[in-house]
Amino acid sequence: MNAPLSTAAVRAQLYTEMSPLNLTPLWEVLHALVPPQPATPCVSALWKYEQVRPFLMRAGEAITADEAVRRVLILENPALRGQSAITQSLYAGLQLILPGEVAPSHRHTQSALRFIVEGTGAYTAVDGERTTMRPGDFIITPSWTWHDHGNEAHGPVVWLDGLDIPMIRFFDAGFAQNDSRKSQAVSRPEGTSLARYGYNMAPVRGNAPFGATSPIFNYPYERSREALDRLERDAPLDDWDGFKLRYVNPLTGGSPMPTMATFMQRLPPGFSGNPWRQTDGAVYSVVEGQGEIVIEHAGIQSTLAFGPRDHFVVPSWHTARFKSASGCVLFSYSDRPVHQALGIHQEERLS
Ligand code: 1HN
Repeated sequence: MNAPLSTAAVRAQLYTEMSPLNLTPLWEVLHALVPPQPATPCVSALWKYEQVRPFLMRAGEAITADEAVRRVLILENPALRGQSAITQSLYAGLQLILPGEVAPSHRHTQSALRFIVEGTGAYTAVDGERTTMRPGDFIITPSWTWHDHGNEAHGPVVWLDGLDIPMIRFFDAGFAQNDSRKSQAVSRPEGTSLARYGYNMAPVRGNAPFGATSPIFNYPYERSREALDRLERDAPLDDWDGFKLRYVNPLTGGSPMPTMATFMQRLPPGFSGNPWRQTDGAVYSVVEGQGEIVIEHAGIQSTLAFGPRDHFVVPSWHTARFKSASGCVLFSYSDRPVHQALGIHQEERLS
């Protein structure tokens, strides 16, 4: 007579024999599936511009914008290498366009934002209108709109691309097309969108031209900076964020894109903020000044010291706080609108 199998052996045999039918016992994975709090595989990370820039310029020598279609170095989360992702839902990259180059027209269902990091005078064209890029401008490419970029200025222009690529991939909902033309035809003078939608006014008739996406496609730095300046002078300081504003779709009051929220904040000199955590992982681009972000997760603390044009990522539910001795200005984006639409957004402000 065979000895009775141990409980463990009975289970192991059960799992082995069901596996060919693609069956898996939930009870072995349940805790990982519904963790007591977010358990992101992402880690925090910092990209110093002085280290990245030489590689961007080498890329400029190694491949043309035309050949590359988009000459971009992807900022990959160190824990998600090979996935073209900076968080589980978001993509980030630094794009270079040299004088005389054109990044050819195409469109895709992924939404994109551009945040201008270095250089003036390149343009991006969206749906028949061009806008000139200046450092600190926040520019939108709505889902499924034709877009091309060009540089008619004298120096290199670099910007941060933020896209919802991993999110669209998750939903298997991505489509893309190349245009028959390299540069799209311009059908409206530069500044028309801003005049129509950028002055707390809106056209009397007509629908939102880009559906759920903002009809303003360049939010100029000059104006964002002025708002922060005034708040710094006149408004109470927030102990977590300093002076922080979110960009809005003027037709809805919601985020500029359905999948991504964008923010700009000013930390005044001597700022030492309180810690917070939130479910939306966020990507930051440093516009002006220096500072530090102290990030704590699972008992491990790291301090990222940043300066102008550096980029960093704060993953979901990592506790973070800012310090800035000399003051700074930060742009950031996250997938918050999706969390909010699903009713799963959480934020804690700690002291
Ligand atoms: C894209 O279309 C751009 O238009 C930049 O500049 C980055 C990354 C993946 C897919 C499409 C652009 C991109 C992209």
